[in-house]
Parts: sequence; structure tokens; C-alpha cells
Amino acid sequence: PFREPHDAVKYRGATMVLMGAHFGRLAPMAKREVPFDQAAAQANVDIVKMLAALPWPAYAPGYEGGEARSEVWTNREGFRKASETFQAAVRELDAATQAGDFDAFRVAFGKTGQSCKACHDDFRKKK
Ligand code: ASC
Repeated sequence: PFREPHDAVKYRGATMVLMGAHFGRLAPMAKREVPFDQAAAQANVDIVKMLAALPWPAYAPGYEGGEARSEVWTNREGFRKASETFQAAVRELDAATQAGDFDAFRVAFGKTGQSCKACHDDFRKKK
């Protein structure tokens, strides 16, 4: 689906930037810095959920490069598991937000952030 590796690198980078922005907007609520606003949270979770499904085909064989470490391609099973852990956490975040359950939202927010970090630790180049 990508004409050249560079296009895949840009595509997955764009999804990561947008996910970071919209996941980040949940942080003040999760940290109790502002009151939990279910509608505002859901608007951001919906965007994260949609984006969370998108980047994986852009890591197909042949699309090495950018910030991705070679381990993405040499440890396919590990990368697949990391991506599934992340997507499962996002589903949990979505369910908690839809339910308006703030405690579950906080737990799922933490799990989701951990899964972002775990995958970055193992599969993203050190900055
Ligand atoms: C973010 C973001 C990440 C994760 C990670 C959580 O908002 O951009 O990569 O959360 O920092 O530990």
C-alpha cells in the first residue's frame, strides 16, 4: 500500500504524533488536575482508538527506517504482541470511558501509557 519505504515511515510517524497528542489530552484528567469530563475524554479516546488500528501495515517487511529499530523486523512476534497489548489497553480505555467509570479510566490510562512506553523501549530508536 505504500509506494516507497519513506511513505510508510511518514505514515506511521503521523499516526504516532496524533495518538500522542490525543492521548496526552487525557492526562490532566487522569492526574486529577482537571475534573473528569466524559464527553471530552471520549472525543479523544475515539481518535486514539481509530489511530491505534492504523500504523501496523506501515511496519511490513520492506519498510525499515525512520525511528523504528531493526527489531521490528527481526522480532516480528514480539512486535506483534506489543502492538496487541497496546490495542487491548486502548479498548479497555474506551470501555471505561464509555461507562463513565473514572477509576477504570485511570487504570486503563495507565496501562495504555505503559504499553506505549514498553513498545517504544523495545522497538524505537533511542533519542
Ligand atoms: C504519551 C506519549 C507516549 C506515551 C508514553 C507513556 O502521551 O506520547 O509515547 O504517552 O510517554 O509513558
